[in-house]
Amino acid sequence: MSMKVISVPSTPYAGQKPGTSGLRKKVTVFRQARYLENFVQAIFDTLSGQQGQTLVLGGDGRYYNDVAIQTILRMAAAAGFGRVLVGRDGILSTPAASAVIRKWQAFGGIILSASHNEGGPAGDFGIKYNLGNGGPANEAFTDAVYRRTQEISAYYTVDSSDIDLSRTGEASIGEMLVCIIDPVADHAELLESLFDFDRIAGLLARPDFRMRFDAMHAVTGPYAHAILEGRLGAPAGTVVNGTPLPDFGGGHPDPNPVWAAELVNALADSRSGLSFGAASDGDGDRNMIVGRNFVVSPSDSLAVLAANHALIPAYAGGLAGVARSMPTSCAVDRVARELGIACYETPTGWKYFGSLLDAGLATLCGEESAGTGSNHVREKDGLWAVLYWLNILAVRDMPADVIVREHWQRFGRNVYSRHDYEGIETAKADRLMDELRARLPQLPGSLSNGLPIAAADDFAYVDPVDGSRSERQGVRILLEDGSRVVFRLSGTGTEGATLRVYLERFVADASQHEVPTQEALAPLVGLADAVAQITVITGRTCPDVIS
Ligand code: G16
Repeated sequence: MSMKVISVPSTPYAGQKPGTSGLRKKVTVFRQARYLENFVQAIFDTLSGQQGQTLVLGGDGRYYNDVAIQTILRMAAAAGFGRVLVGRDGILSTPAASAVIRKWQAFGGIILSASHNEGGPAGDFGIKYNLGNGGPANEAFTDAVYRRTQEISAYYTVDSSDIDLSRTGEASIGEMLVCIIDPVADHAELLESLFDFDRIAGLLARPDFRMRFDAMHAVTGPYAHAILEGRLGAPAGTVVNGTPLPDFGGGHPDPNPVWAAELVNALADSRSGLSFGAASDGDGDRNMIVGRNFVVSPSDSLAVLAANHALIPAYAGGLAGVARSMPTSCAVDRVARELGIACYETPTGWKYFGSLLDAGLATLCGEESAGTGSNHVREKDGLWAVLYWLNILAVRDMPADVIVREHWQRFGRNVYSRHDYEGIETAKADRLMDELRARLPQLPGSLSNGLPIAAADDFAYVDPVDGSRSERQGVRILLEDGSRVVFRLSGTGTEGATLRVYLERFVADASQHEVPTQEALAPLVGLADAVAQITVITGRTCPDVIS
């Protein structure tokens, strides 16, 4: 039955510019009349050829997810999609959405998530569009969507009641089929095809190995329950905080030592009997790996995964190449050099890995912001990283911290930390970056905080596949000894600006590997403040979050 498309007059909202990963705003902003509709219409207006095609739809279950899904279903019907695959209860983790898009050869997908940002009525909401390859739309597309939001004069919908999404099955809106799918099955099946599940199950069954996975009340809960406790037979209770809540239990679903302190503390307490810990974020694409009294830095994790690829069934045949975002430490570069494969350096944002993966230039990708993934999907994948680690632990039969320490001995240690200054007034943050950029030409050859600067620039990237150029992707200060300090403003926050300062120092001497990270990086912290005038301009004397 065809339905009458209703045109609802609208006017543009300012500021609907997608950031590092889609449009993220406060729920209160998204709840304004026509706000969500304008953005969705801008996406649909930017597409062409979607008539009769399949759209994938789901989100991390945060507050407003349920309302937004129903709105988007009606608008998808009006836009002429033939079929929407929607996760039961509106749930699809970001990597699962990518897996579903690829498996069912969908036209694209809409993912509702603000990732690790807080949820609830006063928290954040977000929306992004993924292309048919399963990956986040590129900058050309998101720029076009933004331009469209600025000229929008109507959105299109149909008059139909809400669909019951609580059970798998089929429904329809006019001629558009709505398939409510199990959000876990396709992703779990894909992950099982990559790793040695028998071996991992053997590890999880050992009395001397106890694992905890903290789903942080976010979307990974159902996935972790089904894969770790279901398919792999880990004891019940291995997964904690495993039921997705619209407000994530009031916490930040961000797997780092600050927001996942409970997990880190449990692994530091020998009475817990735990040998391995892991966590994932709001939408299931980030990961944290914790050994006994040892948090693996995301940059190190990427390097360890690359160095151990031969142990993993899916990657044993070799890696085509690896890729990391520019601020991510150079630890993986050293592994790539030894393997004789290419290492690509991209701007921050998973979207930049897509073309490398599609072209078969890279197999593994990773970022300092707790994201790692491979060519199995086109998003970073939290559970994938956890399973990869478990597979390594099962084969090498040694604890995670020993694996990392051995890695440092072999390759040297890229000591690394990120300092975040959150909620800075936007004008001050912009001034800091502008003045820093203006100072760049004078820096090479000078001393700052007693350290000789070799080079300084603003990172620009040319995609090796399609030649597209991305400018102003972060200021880099390179020291003569190979240390780096990188400055950029976050593109995922919703309040004021967040200044990220990335600090890295290479330490070859194994006797220095156990020097505490912040101590080893202290001279670079002084340099960062001197060069960027952080305290003078922002009034801040220390970062809000150190990871
Ligand atoms: C997103 C992007 C990542 C990026 C991270 C931090 O992750 O997908 O590529 O590294 O944000 O970005 P920024 O430094 O601009 O805040 P997620 O997990 O939030 O989707």
